[in-house]
Amino acid sequence: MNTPRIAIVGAGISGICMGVALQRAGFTEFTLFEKSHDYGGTWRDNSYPGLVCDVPSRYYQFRFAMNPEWTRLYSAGPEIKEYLVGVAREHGLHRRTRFGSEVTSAEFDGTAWLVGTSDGQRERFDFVLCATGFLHHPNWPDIAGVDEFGGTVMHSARWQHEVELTGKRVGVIGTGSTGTQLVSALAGKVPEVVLFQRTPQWILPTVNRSYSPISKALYRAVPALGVVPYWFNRAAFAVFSQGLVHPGRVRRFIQWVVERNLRSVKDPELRRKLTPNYQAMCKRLVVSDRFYTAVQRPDVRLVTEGIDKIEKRGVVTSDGTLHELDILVLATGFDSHAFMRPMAITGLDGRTLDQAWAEGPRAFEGVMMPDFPNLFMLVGPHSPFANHPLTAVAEAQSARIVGWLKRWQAGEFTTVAPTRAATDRYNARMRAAAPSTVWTTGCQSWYLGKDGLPELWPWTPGAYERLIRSTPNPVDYDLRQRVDSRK
Ligand code: N01
Repeated sequence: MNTPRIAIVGAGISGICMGVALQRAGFTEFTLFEKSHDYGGTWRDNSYPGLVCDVPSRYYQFRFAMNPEWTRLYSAGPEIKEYLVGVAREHGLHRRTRFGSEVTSAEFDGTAWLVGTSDGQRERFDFVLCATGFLHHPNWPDIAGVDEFGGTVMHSARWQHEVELTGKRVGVIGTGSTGTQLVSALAGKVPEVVLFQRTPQWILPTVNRSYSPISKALYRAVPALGVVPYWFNRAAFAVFSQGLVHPGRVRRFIQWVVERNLRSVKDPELRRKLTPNYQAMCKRLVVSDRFYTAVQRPDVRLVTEGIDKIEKRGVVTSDGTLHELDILVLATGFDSHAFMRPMAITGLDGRTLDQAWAEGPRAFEGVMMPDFPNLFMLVGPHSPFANHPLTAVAEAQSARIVGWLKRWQAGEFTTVAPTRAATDRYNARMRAAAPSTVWTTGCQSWYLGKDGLPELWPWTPGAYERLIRSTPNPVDYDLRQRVDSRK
C-alpha cells in the first residue's frame, strides 16, 4: 500500500492533535514542522502573569488524552502547555518533529507540494496540513511614539520574564481576555496598574475552584470517569452557543448575568465607564472571577480617554494627561486573519493564497480550498472558535483529514480539492446566516472580516462537528487521478 508523505505545519494544539491522529491511523511518514523550539503554539507563546484558560480544563483537553491531574477548574497557561508537551511526547511526536524549521513556502507542482523551509531546504510532500493557528501574530498597535517609550514595552504574547515588576508602575493597553487577566494578576503586586481601555467588555463571572487530591485520585484510578465532566461541559457549551448564533432566551439570559455582575462595581462613575454599549458576546466574552475586584482597587486606575501618543515617560491621552509608567504592556491582540500567512502558498496554475484570499480568508467546511489540492487546514477560516475549545474542533477536523488520506491510500484519487462552486455556495450560506449571530449586533471585534461579517461558523459547534464528521458529498469535490511514478 502507498504511504503518503505528509507535512504538518505547526506544533500547537491542532498540529499535535493531527500528528497523533495520523499515527493512530497508521500514517507514519510525516514531518511536523515547528518554527520554534517547543510544542504548545499559543500556550507556548503566551506566558504573561495571570494567563488562565477560560474553558474548563476537563473540557479543554483531547478526548484521547484525558488528564486526571488538572489542578483547577480553569487551568493556568503553564499547566496547559505542560499537558500539550506531554501528549506530544507520550505519542512519540518528537521523533517526527523538526523544531526551529519554519515553513516559508509551499508550491503545488501539479503532482505534489514542494515545501520550503527557512533553512533553505525544499522537500516534496503529497499532503500539506496547515496547523498554524490564528492567535499567532501579535498585533503591534499603530500608536505614535510607541518605540520612544523609555521603560520596557512588550506585547502580552512576548512576555519578558527577565523584567522585574517589583516597584514598577505598569500600564496595560487593551481590555480583551488578555488585558483583563493581566490587570487581575498584577493588581496588588505592583505599586500602580493603569488600564487603558478603548472599549469596555462584558464580564461573565465564574469561580475557579481547585480539584481536591481525592477527586484527582479518582480520575487517575478510573480514567473513563473523565468523560463525565467532558460531556457535561460540552452540553453546557452547546446551550451557551445557542446564544451566540440565535437571538432569544439564552442570549437574554447571558445579558442579564453580565449586567448583574457589573453591579458588583460600587462606584457609579467607574461602573459607567465599564459599561459596554453593545450586547454581551458580540466581542468574545471575557470570563473572570477577579477583574471587577481588581479594577476597584485604589492602586488600579482605569483610563478611558483615548491614547494620543506614547513618549519617553509614559502614555499621553487625548485630554493632555501624561500617565507616567515604567513598563507598558500591549495586550492588543493578534492578526487573527493571517492563518497560514506569511507562508507563500501557491496552488494550481500559480494561484497564490493572497490572490485566493483577496476578499478575506475563505475555505470549504473550514478545512480545504479550491485550487489548493491536498492542502488541508486545521482551525482554518469559519471554524467554530468563539469561546469553544479548539481541542474539540481539531479532533473533528483531524478525523476528516484522516478519512481523505485513507481514500488516497486506497487509490481513489491522487489529488482532491473542493470545487469552486461548492465553496461559493458554502460561503454564501454562511454569510446569509451571519446576521442572526451576536457577532453582527454592533461592535468591533477580531471575529469580523473586511466586509463586517464574522469569519466564524455561524451555527452551533455541534452542527459543525456533525458536518465535518459526516461523509464528504462527492459532488462538492474535484478528485483527480494522475499517473505518478511512485504509484
Ligand atoms: O486580544 P483582543 P486578547 N489602542 O483582540 C485593544 C484568546 N484568549 O489578546 O476592543 C487602544 O480580544 C482592543 O480595543 P477594542 C481569546 O480568543 C483566550 O485580549 O478593539 N486599544 C482590545 O481591548 C481572545 O479573544 C484566553 O476597542 C487597542 C484589546 O486591545 C483572543 O485570545 C486568554 C488598540 C485587544 O483585545 C484575543 O484576546 C487570552 C489601540 N491601538 C486570550 N489596538 C483564554 O482564556 C487594540 N486595542 C482561553
